Amino acid sequence: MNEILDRIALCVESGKINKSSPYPPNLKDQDGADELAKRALDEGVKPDEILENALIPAMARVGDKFSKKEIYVPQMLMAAKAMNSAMVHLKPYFQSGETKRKGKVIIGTVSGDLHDIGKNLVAMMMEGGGWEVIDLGVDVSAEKFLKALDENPGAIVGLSALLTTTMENMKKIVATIKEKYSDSKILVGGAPVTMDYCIKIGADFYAPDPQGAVNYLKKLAS
Ligand code: B1M
Repeated sequence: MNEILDRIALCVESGKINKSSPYPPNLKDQDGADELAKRALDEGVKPDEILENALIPAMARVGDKFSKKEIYVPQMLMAAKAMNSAMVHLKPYFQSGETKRKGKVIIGTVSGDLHDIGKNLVAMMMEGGGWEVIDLGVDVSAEKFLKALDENPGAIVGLSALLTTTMENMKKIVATIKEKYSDSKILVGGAPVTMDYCIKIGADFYAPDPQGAVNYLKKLAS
């Protein structure tokens, strides 16, 4: 069993999505995360084991390498895609409640802002980390975040902003959420955002990258 989990982890870490994907060249014509995850489930490996012993550690290594600038956005996107192709097979088990998630995160790019590549990476890393992610997309207003919180009480909120102009909207969204849900936990991120800004606007945590976001969630859960 360890062998198939190691192979899934290798595929995720190196961005090997499926058999037909040509990247990376050294794994050409071999099964990717897609086929291997399906095969592991068919062979009776539990979805939790695939998540905990293959996908999570692989994505954690990807996140660490990205933080240390050993890999860049294209490799991280390929890894995220490979992880997603495995997650497709695992999702029905999580959705059926057979596998317990660690908690819920509501994530979105703040109003006025259409950048979503970084937010999507963060969301995928969170899913890979065992969290249920409710992705509200881009240009998300304070009202939409509040509605999602009303429907998912206690969920952690993640806000992404890529523009200096929309950072101001992030501030307003944090204030609106905290006014109604003072106990809520709000994580903020995005290229122009800093820890100083996070403190200034009353958010709870700033993560510079997806791994930092997942580490924060891990800390909250423990
Ligand atoms: Co725009 N854009 N863009 N853009 N764009 C930037 C951000 C900019 C820095 C380019 C520049 O001028 N050098 C600049 C912002 C300047 C500023 O405000 N200081 C800019 C501008 C000005 C604009 C427009 C205004 C341009 C115009 O129309 N005149 C316009 C705004 C549209 C809008 O949002 N209303 C615009 C539009 C676009 C595109 C639509 C063309 C496209 C977005 C496509 C998409 O996202 N689907 C785009 C792109 C691609 C960029 C750049 C080139 C790349 C952004 C990106 O995806 N980076 C960007 C310049 C740059 O960054 N080099 C730029 C890769 C991504 C993985 O990184 O998003 O930072 P990032 O996410 C990181 C971290 O920040 C963190 O984790 C991720 C992975 O490490 N992170 C979080 C992100 N969210 C997080 C949340 C967390 C935790 C961590 O917790 C919840």
